[in-house]
Amino acid sequence: MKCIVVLLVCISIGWVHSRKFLDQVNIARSGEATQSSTFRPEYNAAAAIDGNTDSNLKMGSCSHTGKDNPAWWRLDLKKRYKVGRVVIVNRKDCCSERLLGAEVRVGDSADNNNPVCGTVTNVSKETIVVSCEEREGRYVSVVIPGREETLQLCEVKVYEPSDTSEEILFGRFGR
Ligand SMILES: *[C@@H]1O[C@H](CO)[C@@H](O)[C@H](O)[C@H]1NC(C)=O
Ligand SMILES: [Ca+2]
Repeated sequence: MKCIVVLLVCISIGWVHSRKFLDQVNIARSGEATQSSTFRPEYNAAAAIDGNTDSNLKMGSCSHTGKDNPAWWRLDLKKRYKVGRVVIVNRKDCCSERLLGAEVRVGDSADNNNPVCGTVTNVSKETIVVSCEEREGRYVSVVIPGREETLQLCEVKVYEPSDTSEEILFGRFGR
C-alpha cells in the first residue's frame, strides 16, 4: 500500500513537471475582452480569445476595430496574474502592417494606462511572442499609439511564467 502511494506521488510530480513545459494554460480564454470600436459585429473583441488561431479575417475568428486613435483591445483577466508570455496572432490575409508599433501593456489600470512590456516590431511573422517578464496585473492591453489605425488580432494567448507549476495544476482543476 505504502509503495503504491509513493509511486502515485512520484507520477503526479512527474506529470506536473511535464505539464509545465508541454501544456501551459492559456489564461486569456477565461478573461473578457473589449476594444475601442468594432468594425463589424462578427469581428468583436472576443474573437481574439476564442481559441481559434485562424489568421484569415474572413474565417470570422479575428477582432477588428474601426479606425481609431488610439485603437486598443483590452483583456480583463478577472483577477491579478503574473504574466509571462503574450502570444499574438496577427491577421495574415491582408493588412498585417497595421499592427506595427502596437504595444502590449500589463497592469491594474482598466483604462490601458499600464506599463508597456513589449512592442510589435516585425509584422512579417504571423505569430508574435512578447515577453512580459512576470509583470503583474489584471489587464492585458494591446494599443497602437500615436496614429489613427485599425487594430486586428486573430488570437491573443496569455501565459503565466513557466515556473509556476502549482498554479498551472490548480488552475486546471480549480476553474
Ligand atoms: C521579421 O520576421 C521575418 C520572418 O520570421 C524574418 O525573416 C525577418 O528577418 C524579420 N525581420 C527583422 C528585421 O527582424
Ligand atoms: Ca481567434
